[in-house]
Amino acid sequence: MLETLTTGFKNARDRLTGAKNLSEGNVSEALRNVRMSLLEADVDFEVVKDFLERVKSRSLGEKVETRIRDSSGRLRKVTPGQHFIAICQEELIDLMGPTGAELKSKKGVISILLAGLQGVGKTTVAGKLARHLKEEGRYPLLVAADTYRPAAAEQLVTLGKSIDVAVHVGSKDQTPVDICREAEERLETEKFDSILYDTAGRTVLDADMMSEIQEISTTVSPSETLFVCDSLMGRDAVNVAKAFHESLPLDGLILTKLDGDARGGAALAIKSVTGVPIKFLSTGETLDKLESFRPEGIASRILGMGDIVGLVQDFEAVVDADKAEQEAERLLSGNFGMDDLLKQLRTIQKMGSIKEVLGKLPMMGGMADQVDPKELLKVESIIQSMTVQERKSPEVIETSRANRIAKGCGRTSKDVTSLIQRFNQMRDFMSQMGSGKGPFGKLSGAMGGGGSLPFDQSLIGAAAPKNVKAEAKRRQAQKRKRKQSRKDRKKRRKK
Ligand SMILES: Nc1nc2c(ncn2[C@@H]2O[C@H](COP(=O)(O)OP(=O)(O)O)[C@@H](O)[C@H]2O)c(=O)[nH]1
Ligand SMILES: [Mg+2]
Repeated sequence: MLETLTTGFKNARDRLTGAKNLSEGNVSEALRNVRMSLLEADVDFEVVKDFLERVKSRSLGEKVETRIRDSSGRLRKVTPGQHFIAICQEELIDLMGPTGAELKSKKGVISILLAGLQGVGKTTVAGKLARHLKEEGRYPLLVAADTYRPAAAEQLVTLGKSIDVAVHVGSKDQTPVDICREAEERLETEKFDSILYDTAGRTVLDADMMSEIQEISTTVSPSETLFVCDSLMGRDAVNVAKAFHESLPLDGLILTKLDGDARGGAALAIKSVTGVPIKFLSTGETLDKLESFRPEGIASRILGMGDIVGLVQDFEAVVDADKAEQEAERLLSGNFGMDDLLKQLRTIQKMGSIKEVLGKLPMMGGMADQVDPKELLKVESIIQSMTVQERKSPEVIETSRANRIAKGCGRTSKDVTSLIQRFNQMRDFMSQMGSGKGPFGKLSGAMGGGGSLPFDQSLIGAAAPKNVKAEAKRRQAQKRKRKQSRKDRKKRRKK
């Protein structure tokens, strides 16, 4: 994702390594790398020009602080190269922002009209948003308003089934406007509190199709008109969105297929060219691959610094924070077996592909290709062929047991012993961290106590991510609230 841009900024940073200050000469040279990658990423030309000018004037105009105070209060040294990257980070956030705000509602009802070209991912997004709303404790209805493509309604019905969300399908002789009107009437009678209209693909060049969606819009008067764009279309996606906004005013944009987008031109320029904010990103075909748009997350990923907040969000989606804390304490006391390892591997797998997870870790982005998901499967199969006792206390596994385990999972006994060795090292490492002794003693304090991150925050200067622990707490509270409102809603519906 966005590799082209990451390479450009990395080259720029490399050029400034060892520089004593930021000068006209070295800044221009670094910006040449940035410029090349922005153009290669298919970013709108005017946007590129503007961005470079701003970064340049700030780089040369600002006094370079050689020391900054990080979030834990410590003074850290900052190099001119880091200062330059911090400016780029702020300007990128400015360019792509604001953060995708919450979906608006009208009289408590969130109603979303989705529009866009054919094949950009509207129907998939409809399913993803329905799933998202359901997780927020809402009760959504999907509306199949694409009567042009055969099987369009079936596609939505299948998606709806998979997430247990009702889908409104009209009859053959109904127009999309009729279907939407009828669906809207179900809100009142069936107590839905959100509704998503999935429409047919259309371009502004087709006058009939445009007047149809304008009619749908006046009929159901949505609280959000969202335009779905395929990020792979680069600059064309930006132009299409701009033209559409002139015919039917948009509240927000959703960029899809970002998982396959090495260039990122649309993500970077679309807000600035259209004036319409990005609300969500779609990063895969399955319904869980929807992210609320956070410009700082994308900026960090572009700058090769990972996206810690995004990682925490992914992690929270699959893990209960209170339980995780208890677990962490137990693990740090060195009290764990192979089953715990297996559980953690599965958590990682649930979070998404290893490549994706690593892409969000600072400094690990570049390593993503080196991790082999097959290796994980191997470890899993070995642990699964151990007995309960062996999993709990792997030290009982001698040669004959290792041979038996190897046979059971179709691996060599060397695979088995090497896993046990690594496991033992890990257990020692964890208990050292937990006890505060040994070389890692300090680490446990830093991670648990101050909420600071175990990486060089000075890299991101003033634009450091928010305190991750506080963010985690806030999300946890939000999650509890959602759970409660889900319960309340269920009760009300039963009455
Ligand atoms: N890789 C990837 N594929 C996607 C994404 N969103 C949609 N697709 C795929 O794009 C194709 C078209 O999607 P669809 O929702 O039917 O588009 P629509 O014509 O706009 O309704 C389908 O094969 C989807 O699985 C995404 O974020 N990433
Ligand atoms: Mg569709």
